[in-house]
Amino acid sequence: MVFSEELIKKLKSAKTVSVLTGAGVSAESGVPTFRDPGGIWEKFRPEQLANFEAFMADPDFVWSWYQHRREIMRNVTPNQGHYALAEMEKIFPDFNLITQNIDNLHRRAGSRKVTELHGNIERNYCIKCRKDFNDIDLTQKKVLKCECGGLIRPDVVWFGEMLPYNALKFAEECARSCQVFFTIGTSAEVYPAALLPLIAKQYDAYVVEINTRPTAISMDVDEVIEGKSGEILKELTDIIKKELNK
Ligand code: BJW
Ligand code: ZN
Repeated sequence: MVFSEELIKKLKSAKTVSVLTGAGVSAESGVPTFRDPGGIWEKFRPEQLANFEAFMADPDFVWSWYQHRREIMRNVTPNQGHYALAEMEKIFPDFNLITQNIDNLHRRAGSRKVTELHGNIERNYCIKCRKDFNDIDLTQKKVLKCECGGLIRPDVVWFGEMLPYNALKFAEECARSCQVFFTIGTSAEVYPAALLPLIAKQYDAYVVEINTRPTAISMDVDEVIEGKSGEILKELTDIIKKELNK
């Protein structure tokens, strides 16, 4: 793979680099994406299941869906893309990884500074008293109840719900202040996360998209690198390390 001279030049001098990741980054680990054809989301659209009304209408069903996905996510391992991003954190003085993913794979690959915009599937909480329930038995297919009687739900952000305030504010600041911004493996169809690359562009960052196919924002970024993020990130990190003697 040949990377543009412009990108290598920008990265050689960059102090502040921000990255937004989406489901495509975990695809090479075996975690299904939301909007690619042939995935588990073809039967139930994210908008149908990932919302509070769906949970209240049939809590056992939505809970068992999350247990199923939790099982998939626990049984996969990070791929070379996750590891490359963990390495980048060590290369750039100010490197911020913002993810829409709930699968924990960035942390499992060694990334320390991870901002999660849509929560984390490993955590759960009671909808009535907000008590945390984080060690959940995967065989438990019916929704659990708290001592207070409230239903326990996954600590993820569903449609119509606010993103965690501090995480979103920090992500916006990262978009405004970086010199290079990568948007990787996301269709950029879900807001407000999809605005981050556009904010970065507005604030003069060099915005690079890595994706297997064009997205809603491909026309708005400075550079599109088409292909699998695992392969591309590994190669790119190797080049940066060589160029910067790291
Ligand atoms: C590869 C690859 C490989 C494959 N290598 N690439 C402004 C305008 C319009 C609407 C709204 C708006 N503001 C808010 C909204 C409403 C709504 C929204 O955005 N709707 C859109 C659908 C239009 N947003 C919200 O409700 C958000 N809340 C909010 O805004 O609160 C304020 C508010 C409240 C009430 C009213 C108004 C405002 C919350 C959004 C929550 C999203 N939650 C989910 C589920 C999380 C839990 C769970 O997993 O179950 O988050 S939905 C789902 O989509 C998940 C993801 O994080 C998110 C993004 O998906 P992502 O990661 O981009 O995945 P895909 O599948 O779409 O794309 C994968 C990409 O990878 C593809 O491009 C592939 O090509 C690529 N790929 N393999 C590289 N190997
Ligand atoms: Zn409770």
